Amino acid sequence: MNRVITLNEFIIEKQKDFPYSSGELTGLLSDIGVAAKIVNREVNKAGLVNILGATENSNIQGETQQKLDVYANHQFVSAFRSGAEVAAIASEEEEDICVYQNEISRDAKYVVAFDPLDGSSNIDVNVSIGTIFSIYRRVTKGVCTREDFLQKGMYQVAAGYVIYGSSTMLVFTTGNGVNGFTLDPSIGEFCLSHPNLKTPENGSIYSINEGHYNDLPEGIKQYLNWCKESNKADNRPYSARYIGSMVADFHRNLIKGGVFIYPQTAHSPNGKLRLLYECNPMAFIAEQAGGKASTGKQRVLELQPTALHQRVPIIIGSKNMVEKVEQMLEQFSPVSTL
Ligand code: AHM
Ligand code: MG
Repeated sequence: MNRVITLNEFIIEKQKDFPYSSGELTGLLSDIGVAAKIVNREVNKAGLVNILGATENSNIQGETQQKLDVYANHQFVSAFRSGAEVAAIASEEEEDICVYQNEISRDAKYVVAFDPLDGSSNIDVNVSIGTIFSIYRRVTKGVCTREDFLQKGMYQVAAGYVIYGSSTMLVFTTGNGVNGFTLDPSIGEFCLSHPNLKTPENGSIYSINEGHYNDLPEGIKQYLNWCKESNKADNRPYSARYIGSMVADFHRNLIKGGVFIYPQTAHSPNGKLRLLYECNPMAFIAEQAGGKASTGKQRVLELQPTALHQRVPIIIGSKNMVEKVEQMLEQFSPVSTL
């Protein structure tokens, strides 16, 4: 039987390969693992403890916050505050950045942008949800500012997600490939289950909210019609799979091969998903696994962020599939018509 490698063993072993390897990133990833286990415990017993359902509050996006969103946000904020590695955080659930002023954190090197519980509309219906995180080295001196977060995705030091699904997994990259860990509930440890994950260059799954069909750019409509045509050579018609939790849709496509699309629509000219804590971390993972992430016009990781909660269109997944969507957009939706 193969020896089990736990998350902590893995990150200590790989520490020398981490960017700026000085131990802080190791500590930070370990803190994320602990917070993920605590959130996982609550997600799994949610129905039992009456924690399900919406709170009275709305978050900055005007969406009703689910109780578990608030709980997950609190767990990750506390984990980052109590470690000595994070100087400030930006969360989907907080309007502005939160700067840690205590003695151990204020001189820390890293900032973290995260979505504590993505896909929260699926909480009440037992469908997979996730946590997404993006780690940068701060660029300012003194008290952290938004500038520390408004860095291009290509400067991420590490990024990852936790999927609370039929099993719970932590998948992350430090810029040296992608590794996936599955939580073994019997020992309470994340164990290396998907070393050096690579995504297929081609796939036969497309994931999009097709309810927006009438509002989509012409190039995306044409792509969807193309996916449905029969062509044995490239396995068409493709299968449509859409969970409505980006983490779950992305994770399935990462493993099986596929493309996830959340484009601009007539009603949401910038799409729905947030650049800093949804698109950039997923784009970093996709590229590190051999896939691709594009806005339709440019590489996601090269976008210069201008706001913490900025939204961008995204086409992400298997390289050849993303390129096909880009071609169709270029052909049928020239930039002036987008
Ligand atoms: P959330 O962060 O409020 O949960 O919203 C993000 C989620 C993604 O997980 C998912 O891909 C998308 O919203 C689904 O949106 P839609 O319901 O418009 O298809
Ligand atoms: Mg989200």
